[in-house]
Amino acid sequence: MGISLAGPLLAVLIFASIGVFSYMQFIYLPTITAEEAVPENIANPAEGVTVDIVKGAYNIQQADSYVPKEVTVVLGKNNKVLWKNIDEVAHTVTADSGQSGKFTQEASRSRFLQAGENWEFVFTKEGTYKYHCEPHPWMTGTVIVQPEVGA
Ligand SMILES: [Cu+2]
Repeated sequence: MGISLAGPLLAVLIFASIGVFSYMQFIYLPTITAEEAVPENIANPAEGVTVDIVKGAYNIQQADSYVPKEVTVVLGKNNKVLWKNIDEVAHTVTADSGQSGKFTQEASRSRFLQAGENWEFVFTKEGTYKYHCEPHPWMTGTVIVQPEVGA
């Protein structure tokens, strides 16, 4: 009796959860969208910077992995970073834990760049963003985003 009820009960709970989640999305989505509205010059900066994931980056003995290891960009000027994997193996650009925001969501564990692949991210908020490679955690990098000049 207990077992035969478990299936239907679980189904009811799952549907109830989905219902609540959909409802909350409906309520909160407009607020989130409004907060993330960014000025055109920041959403589409004229310039950007490139970080190469160099050959042999996977090698723990090699000093260079993300080159340059630290980049500084300015909102509205060059707040766009392009990572180019020119190594022969796959790497990730994964945000370090303890950070929040869009970069953390986008630069995730599943953000694998195969050999020869690129990934671009537009930073829209000032701050210091630290990241690493998921399979090779000794590979680390930093993006410093500075406020808009004159803002
Ligand atoms: Cu790697």
